[in-house]
Amino acid sequence: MRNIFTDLRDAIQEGNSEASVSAALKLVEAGVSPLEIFTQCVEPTLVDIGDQFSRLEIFLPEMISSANSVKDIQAALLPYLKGEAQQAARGRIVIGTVSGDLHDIGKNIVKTMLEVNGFAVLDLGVDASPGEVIKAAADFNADIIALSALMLPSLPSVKDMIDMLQWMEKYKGRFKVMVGGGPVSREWAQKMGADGYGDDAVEAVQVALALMEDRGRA
Ligand code: B12
Repeated sequence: MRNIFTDLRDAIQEGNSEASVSAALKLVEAGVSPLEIFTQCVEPTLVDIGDQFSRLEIFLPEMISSANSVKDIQAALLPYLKGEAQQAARGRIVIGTVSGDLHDIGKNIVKTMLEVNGFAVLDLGVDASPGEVIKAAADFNADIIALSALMLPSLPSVKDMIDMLQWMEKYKGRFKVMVGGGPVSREWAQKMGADGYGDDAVEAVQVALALMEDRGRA
């Protein structure tokens, strides 16, 4: 990780919200883009924190403090991202983290990037059940359903929703489904019948644009 990110990384690691926000804002003032701050510092730091948690070097309270610092950074940087947003809606997307899963930091980054790139996004938050997602997608007249899953036990919920869309005649083929999150792989997503997979928020936008083109051709 580059030296310019050391203060921010240390502040997140310590779970110090005030220092995290201040370090992030200093980087923005120095001309570093919010996206770069996330991809080059915040995300790798969270991966480190997750690894430390797995090795029992830190425990849940520390992971929660770090996550809270990241949420405060997201809130502080949001206006800088939104400033770049485009006007015309390129498509309509319902996004949520799947049943039983409360992780939303990555989902929120994906949501913001989609909005910044011109999509109208309805955010269902966390712990969204397949039925809730499908109903919301129909009510919102969505083109795309975007699901985030961060834990292995969350994966069956992704599959359940894709299966439900197949079984329910009136929804069959109505929405494109894209998925992402730590335990989700491109191969798994394809095998489950998802239309798209994104490794990160930048790829999420590329995939959403490609899915909209597909819909246009269909
Ligand atoms: C922060 C965190 C928490 C926070 C969550 C705060 C929040 N509001 O999100 C707290 C402390 C609450 C938490 C709780 C728990 N956590 Co936790 N957590 C993490 C941690 C450290 C970081 C996750 C994160 O935010 N990453 C940063 C973001 C930016 O990355 P991301 O989510 O992957 O998103 C990117 C891409 O995946 C992609 N993406 C994401 N979603 C989508 C969607 C679409 C459509 C697309 C295209 C792309 C896409 O784009 C994003 C941006 O680039 C991870 C470690 C890790 N390696 O992931 C563990 C981790 C996910 N947690 C884990 C566990 C076990 C738990 C707990 C069960 C712990 C416990 N004993 O209670 C609970 C579960 C609570 C629940 N029911 O959900 C495990 C999961 C293990 C597994 N594989 O099943 C991990 C991997 C830690 C570990 N190594 O053990 N956690």
